[in-house]
Amino acid sequence: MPVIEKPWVRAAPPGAASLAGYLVLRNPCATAIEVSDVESRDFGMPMIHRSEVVDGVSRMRPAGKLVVPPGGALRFEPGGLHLMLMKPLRPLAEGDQASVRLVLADGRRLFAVFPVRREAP
Ligand SMILES: [Cu+2]
Repeated sequence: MPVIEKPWVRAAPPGAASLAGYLVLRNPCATAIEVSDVESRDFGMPMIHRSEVVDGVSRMRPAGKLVVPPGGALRFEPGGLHLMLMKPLRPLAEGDQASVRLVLADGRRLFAVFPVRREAP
């Protein structure tokens, strides 16, 4: 079964419209997996984004197709792939925990508790 490791959400000022989430998705299985979506009871509109620098300006766009090969890992980290957790449904401050799950293309869901932190664990 694929596993979510080192999940965390970056703390943001109260009232922020979105929070960013990071993790490592590890696939120990013999077949590739594809991440198709993200769900959360703590956010009204969670999405998966990728940051990239174009002409010196950092932009974000939907991540597109995300495949993790057998034995591989996919890193969601600052400056790259990230969970864009929009419309928080409750206040989330440092020390709180958010519930997030990744949806795989085969219908499986991977759940993890994401602690809210100021810095990467
Ligand atoms: Cu984003």
